[in-house]
Amino acid sequence: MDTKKVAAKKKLLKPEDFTICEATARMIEKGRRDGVETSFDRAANMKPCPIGADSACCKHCSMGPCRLNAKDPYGKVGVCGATIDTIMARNFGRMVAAGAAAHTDHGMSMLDLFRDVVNGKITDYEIKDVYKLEKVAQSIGIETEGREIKDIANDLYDELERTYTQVEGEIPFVSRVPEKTLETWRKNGVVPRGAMREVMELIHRTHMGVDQHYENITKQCSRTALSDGWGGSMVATEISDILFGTPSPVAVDVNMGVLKENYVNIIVHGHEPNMFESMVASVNEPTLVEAAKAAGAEGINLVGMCCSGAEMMSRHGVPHAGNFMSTEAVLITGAVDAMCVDVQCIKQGLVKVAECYGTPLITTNPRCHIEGATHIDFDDHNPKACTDEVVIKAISRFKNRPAEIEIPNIRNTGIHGFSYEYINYMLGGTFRGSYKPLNDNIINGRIRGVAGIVGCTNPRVKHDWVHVELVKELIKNDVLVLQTGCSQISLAKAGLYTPEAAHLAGAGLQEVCETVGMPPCLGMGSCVDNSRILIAASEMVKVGGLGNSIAELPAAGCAPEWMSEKAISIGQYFVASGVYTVFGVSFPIVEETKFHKLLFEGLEAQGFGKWGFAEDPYEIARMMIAHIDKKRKELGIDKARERILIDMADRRAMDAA
Ligand code: SF4
Ligand code: MSK
Repeated sequence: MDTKKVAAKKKLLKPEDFTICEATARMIEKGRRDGVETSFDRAANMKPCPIGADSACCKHCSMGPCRLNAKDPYGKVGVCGATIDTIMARNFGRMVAAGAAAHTDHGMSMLDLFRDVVNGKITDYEIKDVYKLEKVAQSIGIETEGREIKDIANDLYDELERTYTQVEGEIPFVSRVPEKTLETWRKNGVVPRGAMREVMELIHRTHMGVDQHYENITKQCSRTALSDGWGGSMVATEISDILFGTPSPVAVDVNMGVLKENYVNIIVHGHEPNMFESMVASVNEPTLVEAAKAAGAEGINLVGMCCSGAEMMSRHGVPHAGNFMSTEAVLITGAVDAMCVDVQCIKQGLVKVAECYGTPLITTNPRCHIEGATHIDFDDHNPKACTDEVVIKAISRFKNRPAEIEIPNIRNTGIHGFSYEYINYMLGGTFRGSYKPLNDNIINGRIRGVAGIVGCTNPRVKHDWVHVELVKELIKNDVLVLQTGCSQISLAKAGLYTPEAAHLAGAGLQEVCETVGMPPCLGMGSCVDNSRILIAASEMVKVGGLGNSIAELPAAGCAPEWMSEKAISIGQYFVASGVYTVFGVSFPIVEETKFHKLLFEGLEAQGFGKWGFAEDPYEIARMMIAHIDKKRKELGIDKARERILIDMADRRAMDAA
């Protein structure tokens, strides 16, 4: 590609205009010199369709596609008579269905793997966390006392399978939902059945000529999203912990500087941890390490990206090269000897970039082939057949690397791996693990509230910037931040995952961070691990003092740079669980319509949370803090309690109580 011609024809923004990630910016510049285009360039040259952005069009049948007018939303209806509210609710519903299907299919794959590990058909993996196995089993009423691990595991499989297949009745993890939140769900008829049923019903209801009442469609959106958050996603997280280990804090390097010039560099990018786990075994295989050395390398360097990268970073301290919007840029370094992907958030554009640098791009999951990429099928029953072959391909590419490689020498070390369980231990210790100290610090006002800042990065906004500014603003105002997914990587690159970053927090949060020795934001893993935030929220309710439902907590959520349908499903399950959830970038809806009013106000009146939207990070922070303050006031804890110094006698009296 002739760079000058590209520049002449297309609008080329300066990289620093669309990303604050220095490594990504440098690679975009190098890419332009090399004649390589990325999604940043394509976004700058392709305006979003304004009708689609408002969700004011429908192509559900061949009488259309029908376009309505967002400026006069009730001036026109579709050929079938569908109103703007029906059209928007159906489009929204299909996003929820797709997002929920992605997470639940991932969760079901983990459960399939678990079943075959337990029954001995798969021997390359094992149950690593027996303690967690027992805890999860107990949480859904399975007897564990004096029983064989295998028997408990078999019962757990049978129970959790219902998360997907259950035709009638409530799914198992509903037992973890605070009673009052569950009452709201029951009253509104949104307690989820199995995810297969919910997704199927939502797709059916959004078909031409079926559900044409936006309120009724929204109910099924909630029910389907809840089958993801408290169902498919939660199973994915819990089973992955049982099989591969529950995360606990670990120091990890993040950013493109984790690539090593003299090593065979292999990147794994995607969402399911099983292939990545097998890759860890392959890169440590002595014969392959020897082969890499024979090829002139010092060894093999395994690095993660995106969400499976976030999981492996949290569980095993595997270094992480960057989030979704850096996946093309990292290939431009020329230093990647193989990129191996599985499912979700894999840009098709990677094929061309990989081709330019002679990097093998390898798809591994039968659900995800990409035209132009090499496919090596990954089979849990013989996982190393695939991952060994990837390593061999990477070694061969190392031998034929392009002369010029450029690795931005930027690494940000931080502490990751704050699972729900570790937070419990960190705050309360081994014998008194509890969320009570967190609740106490919220009640006494040191911590103002809790925010879940999650989700993707998106070239329609300045990459990483919205995440970073928002989180800085929140911690400055004493809001403790829990994170997952690509957002966690944005903040890690900004240096906020060190205990020293506590100096950016307000005085109260700073004091708590310094006492416990924790960073002001806590990374909980991948986007499927948002279920950890739900469990933490439930625990805060159960511990007491902050109301009886999740909706009463001084808490809020946000995906400030979201892009995927999974994010919409996540947003809807947080809203349906009671959380005020603000999205940035854009929101697929026409304002001043009945559907808009329902999502942004009406759901809260029904006892759920509600949606919010703003592009500006400071405005988002203001909205979230205002909500947290409103909840504090409703709980009667709006005036920080006077701090009383207690002596040993007081402490003994408290312990006795
Ligand atoms: Fe148009 Fe109705 Fe068909 Fe949608 S379902 S394309 S609104 S006619
Ligand atoms: S990978 S869904 S860009 S968080 Fe989970 Fe990142 Fe969003 Fe994909």
